[in-house]
Amino acid sequence: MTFTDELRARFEDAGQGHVFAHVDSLEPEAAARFAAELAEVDLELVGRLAAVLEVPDGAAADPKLEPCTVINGAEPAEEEWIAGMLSLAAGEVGFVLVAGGQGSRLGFDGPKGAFPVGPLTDRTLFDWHAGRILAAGRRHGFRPTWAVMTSRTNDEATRAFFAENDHFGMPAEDVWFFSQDMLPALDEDGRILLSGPGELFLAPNGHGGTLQALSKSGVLGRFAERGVKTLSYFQVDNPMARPADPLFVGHHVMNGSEMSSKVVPKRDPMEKVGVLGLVDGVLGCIEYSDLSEELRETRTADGDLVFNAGNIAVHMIDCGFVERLNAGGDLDLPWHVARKRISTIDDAGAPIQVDGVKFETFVFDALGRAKATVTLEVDRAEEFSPVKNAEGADSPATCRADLSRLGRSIIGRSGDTVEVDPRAAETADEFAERGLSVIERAGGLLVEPGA
Ligand code: UD2
Repeated sequence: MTFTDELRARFEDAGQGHVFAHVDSLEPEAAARFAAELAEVDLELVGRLAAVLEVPDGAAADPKLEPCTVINGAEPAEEEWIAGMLSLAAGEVGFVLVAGGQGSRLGFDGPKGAFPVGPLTDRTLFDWHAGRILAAGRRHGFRPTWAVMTSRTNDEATRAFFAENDHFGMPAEDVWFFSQDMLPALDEDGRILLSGPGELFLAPNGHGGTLQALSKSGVLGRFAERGVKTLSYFQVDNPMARPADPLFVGHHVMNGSEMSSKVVPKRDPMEKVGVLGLVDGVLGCIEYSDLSEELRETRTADGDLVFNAGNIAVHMIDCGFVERLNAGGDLDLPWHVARKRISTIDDAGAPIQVDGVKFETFVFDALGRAKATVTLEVDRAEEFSPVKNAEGADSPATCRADLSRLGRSIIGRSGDTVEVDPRAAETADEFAERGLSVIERAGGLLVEPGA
């Protein structure tokens, strides 16, 4: 029997028996698939998520918000540079890209990393990241390992895209894929929502899920076997992220930090990035919407915003710290709720839309658990231009323009559209040192490795 008495009893005892309402209409194959899906649901966790909904919004007391200490990355720090280069050269840094999100704001059908953002070529987000990692291996003389986090919604397509593109020049055995968990969305009464008669409505559990998935998937252990001690964490949407920055690695290592973050000064008070700051004395990320207009606009005597440490979601995270976070078998990061219209079915099985809730944990909530942290300010023009929206700010158009501007500063020319393959050079100094040439291509200037 597909839906065993034991399975039914578990859901009924948890007040979720309605998930079986339509199973009589299912073909045997669909029924087996649904039973397997249900068997995987952690009902104890679902109970805890439902309890989160019972706490009214705004019930918590207003936390005290203060800016955090930020190290200026433009200050000379030779010792840190050397420490970072030595750590990279020793192969102690492993790379973790988070690409499990759904990219719905961009309206792109496919893994977000397959989105083309080369100012001249169709170079995709994944290619930019791979290029930077490969170049780091060449520059510092080590064999990089890259773990890409997917979710069930895009895992297969992501692996296929990497295979089609020959892993962007990386040896296939050095690129690992692992998936984050999915969680059922609930209605406002805490009932599990179905997306069809034999299907749960599932959503990825947030980028905090990376910390759990690294451990559960065995990837953390495989990194340890390769001698990796610290993970360089970055997001798929920002092709300017520098995953192997010796300065950042050096500050992290020399400060004995367990989790470090890069920030950029906010473009303006209204920019929709979270800011790193102290929440009741504990380091965390204050989301744009949680900062009152008054705090958002407050400036120092120098005219800088007081809450200015814009989180670009680039972190160094110690493997030992990830292990410790997972030690109890439960990550225990706070749950954030996202209220959305969700396509589900009514009691008769007809499609309807209802107000529902998705649950996520956020990686930056782990900052407060770290014994030591570093927050390093870097130059936005060199390191941050995410693709988030189809149009306007943080869109493909702004990202291409920023990549081209960076390319022009690397090759020291003005005016043209420029694309510098990250495998070739990341800075003007490296471009000059390597004696690379510039070729005219497709109405612009291109720099390729070995050219
Ligand atoms: C995030 C931060 C924001 C700022 C900004 C910088 C949050 C809530 N906000 O905004 O403070 O730092 O980034 O760019 O994080 N992802 C997964 N699995 C998931 C959810 C997301 O892998 O379950 C990945 C996703 O593929 C992407 C990244 O996490 O690479 C960011 O996710 P997002 O687009 O939801 O975050 P965003 O842009 O709201």
